[in-house]
Amino acid sequence: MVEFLKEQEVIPAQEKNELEQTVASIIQQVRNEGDIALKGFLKKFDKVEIDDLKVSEDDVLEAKKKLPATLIEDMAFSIERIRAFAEAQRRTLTEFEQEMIPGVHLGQKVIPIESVGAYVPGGRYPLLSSAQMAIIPAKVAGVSNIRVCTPPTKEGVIHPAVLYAAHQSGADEIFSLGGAQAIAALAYGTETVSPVNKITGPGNRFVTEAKRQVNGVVGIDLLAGPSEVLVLADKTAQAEYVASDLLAQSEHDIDAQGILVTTSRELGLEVIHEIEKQLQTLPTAKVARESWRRRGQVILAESLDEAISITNHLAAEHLHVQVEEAYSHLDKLTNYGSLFLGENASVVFADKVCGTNHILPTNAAAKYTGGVWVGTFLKVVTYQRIENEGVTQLAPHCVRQSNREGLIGHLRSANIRLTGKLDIEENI
Ligand code: HSO
Ligand code: ZN
Repeated sequence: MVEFLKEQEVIPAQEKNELEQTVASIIQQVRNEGDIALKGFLKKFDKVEIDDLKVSEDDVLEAKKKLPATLIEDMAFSIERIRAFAEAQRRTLTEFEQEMIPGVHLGQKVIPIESVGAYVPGGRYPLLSSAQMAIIPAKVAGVSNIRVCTPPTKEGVIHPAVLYAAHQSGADEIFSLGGAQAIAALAYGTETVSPVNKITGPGNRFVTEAKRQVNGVVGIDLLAGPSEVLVLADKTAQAEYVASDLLAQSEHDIDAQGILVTTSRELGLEVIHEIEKQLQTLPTAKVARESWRRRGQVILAESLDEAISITNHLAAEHLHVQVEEAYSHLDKLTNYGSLFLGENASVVFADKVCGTNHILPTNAAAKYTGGVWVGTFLKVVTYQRIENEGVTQLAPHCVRQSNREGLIGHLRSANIRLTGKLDIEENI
C-alpha cells in the first residue's frame, strides 16, 4: 500500500478544442498566404516587424560579438559532448546483408533524412542547450538541410546565445519565427522557408499542438510537454540533494512536475521541509513554488520493489535513482525518458553538458518511446537481392498464397519468374 505524503492538485481537463482550432487556423493561414501570414503573426504575437525572416551570416557574427568568452567556451564544451555521444550512438546502427536462405539476400541500410526543421523555443529563459539538442544529432546523422526556427525577442532579433548556438551546432538556415506558424512554415513551406521532411524540438502548447496537426504531412520527433522528474530515493539519500533536484525541474514551468517516490518516511518528510527552505532563497521560486504546490508529489512505498513498480508505471521524463547501489537496479527500471543513476548524476548535467539528449518523452510517453537521438534523423530501411535459386525457394509459396487470396496479379508476378508463364497450369 502506498501513502501520499504530499499530493498534487487535481487539475481539471483543459479545454482542448479552442487550442486545436486556433492552431488549425494559424496553419491554414500560413498555407494560404505564406510569408505575408508569417510577418502578420510576428506583428500580432511577437510584436515585432521583420523584413528578412532569414538570419544572415552577418547577424551570426554580430551575435557572437555580444557573447562573453566563457559562454563561447561553455558552448564549445557542450557541443563537443553532445556530438561525441551522438556519434557513439550512431556507431550502434549498422548496415548488413545476409543470405537468409540460398539465393535470398536481405539487407539493411541506414539513410539520413534529407531535410529537418529544428524548433528552438524562446520563452522565459533562453535555453541555448535546446538548440544544441535538436540540431547536433541531426548533423551527426548526416541530414543535409537543417532549418531552424526560433522566435525573436521584443527587440526583434533572436537572442544572441541561441543564434550562435544554432549556428555552431550545424544549422544550415535560421529563421526568426516562433509558435505554431513556424511549424506550419516548416511543414508546408512558404516563399522564404522551404518545407522539411521532419520537425523536431520542444515548444509551448501552441507549438506542440501544431506538431500534432502536421504529423503525417511531415514526421515529428515527439510531443514534448512540461518537464518532469521522478526521484526514487531510500533512507541513504540526502534530502538537500533531492529537494534541489525536484526544484530544478519545477522552476521550468508551473505545469512542470517533481515527484519523489521513497521507501523512507523520514526522508520524504525531510525533503518536503527542505523544499520549503530552499524555495526561500531560490530566485525562480515564483514558478517553482507554484509548480511544486500544484503538481509535486511525495509517494511513500512499502518496499523498494513497490517503489520501482510505481516508477515504471509513472514513466517519467527523467528518472533519478538515489538509493543504495543504484546501478544494481538498472535492469529492473523499464520506463523512463532518461535515467540518472546515483546521487552524483544530476538531471541538470544532461539538461546542459554531459552529452545525452534533453528532448525526452513526457506524459508517460516513455512507455513507448525514448527521446531524440541520432536515430530520430535516420531511416533504417531494408533491401533484397534474389538470385535464381532464391526464386525457386520463394516463388511456389508466394504463388500458392496469392492464389488463395485471389490476388492473381501477385500470382503472375511470382509465377513468371518461376516458370516463364503468367498463369499456373492447374489450380493449386
Ligand atoms: N529539463 C529540460 C531541459 C532543459 N533544462 C534545458 C534546462 N535547460 C527538459 O528536459
Ligand atoms: Zn531542465
